[in-house]
Amino acid sequence: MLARHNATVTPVAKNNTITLYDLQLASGCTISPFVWATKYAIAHKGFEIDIVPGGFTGIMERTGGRTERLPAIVDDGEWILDSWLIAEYLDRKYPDRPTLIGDPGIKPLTEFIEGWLWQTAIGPWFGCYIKDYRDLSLPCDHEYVTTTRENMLGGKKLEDVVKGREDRLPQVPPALEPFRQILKRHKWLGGEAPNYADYRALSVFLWTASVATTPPLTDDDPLRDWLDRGFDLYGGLGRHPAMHSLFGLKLRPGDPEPWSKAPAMGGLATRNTGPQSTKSETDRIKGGPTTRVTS
Ligand SMILES: N[C@@H](CCC(=O)N[C@@H](CS)C(=O)NCC(=O)O)C(=O)O
Repeated sequence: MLARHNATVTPVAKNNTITLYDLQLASGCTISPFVWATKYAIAHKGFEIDIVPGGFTGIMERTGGRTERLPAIVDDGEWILDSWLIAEYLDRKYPDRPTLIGDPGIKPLTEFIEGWLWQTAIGPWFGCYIKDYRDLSLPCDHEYVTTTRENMLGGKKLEDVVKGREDRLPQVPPALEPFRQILKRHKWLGGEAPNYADYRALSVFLWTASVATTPPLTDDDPLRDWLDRGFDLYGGLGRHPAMHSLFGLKLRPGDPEPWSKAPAMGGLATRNTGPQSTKSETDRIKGGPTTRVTS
């Protein structure tokens, strides 16, 4: 029998499984947004995930001294660190499986969306939920999480940082409007199907759902459609039983409108297909009906 020439055979992870070093709360729920994005990346490529559980304490010991940060994966004996490097590795090593970052332009745009979401949402929510984050972590992690997160927050006590969160939480949903508008017009950031941009953006909300003992978004937030579909992907990958609902924020008199009820208008939201398509906007900005419109 002829030996099969295997130069073009795509490698397959052993038993179709990739090992993932998780960063978990006491409930076993993933806490790190970077690990969340990696879980979705592995599932998107069609692999099973073999989870190595654990919290903040002992990452170096668990990984044989290879890393202080998670995620890390092991694919058929090969270690890969860092969520972005993992996604790029998976696309490079398994080009025949669904692509995570199909075009070079996706990476900078995703980094922009994620950076904006971290500034707009994770930043304020960190200051609202950081005590829950510590309290929900493994008991052996409490002291480490308290010390390191208080240092991150300039030495303030976690109890003091979260004070007044009921006033700050209602300020976040209106700031998410540009993101909401995109997802009203597109099923996924990836278009017809989710890609790595969706997973990086979802990871912000997955992190939040893992710690939000009081909800950050109103019941009727239009983001709910994309969030629910995203959490349900891959057999409900984002539905750990210990996660909290993102919805149910109750507004008080004087709180800002959480999302825009007005129809999308203006040059960003509409397509110019000729004068008829811009007529009502022209009427409004000119202060009266225009007469120039032909057909
Ligand atoms: N650039 C890294 C960042 C990973 C990272 O910072 N992970 C955090 C969790 S969100 C961590 O492992 N923290 C351990 C600690 O705080 O001791 C990646 O994208 O994977």
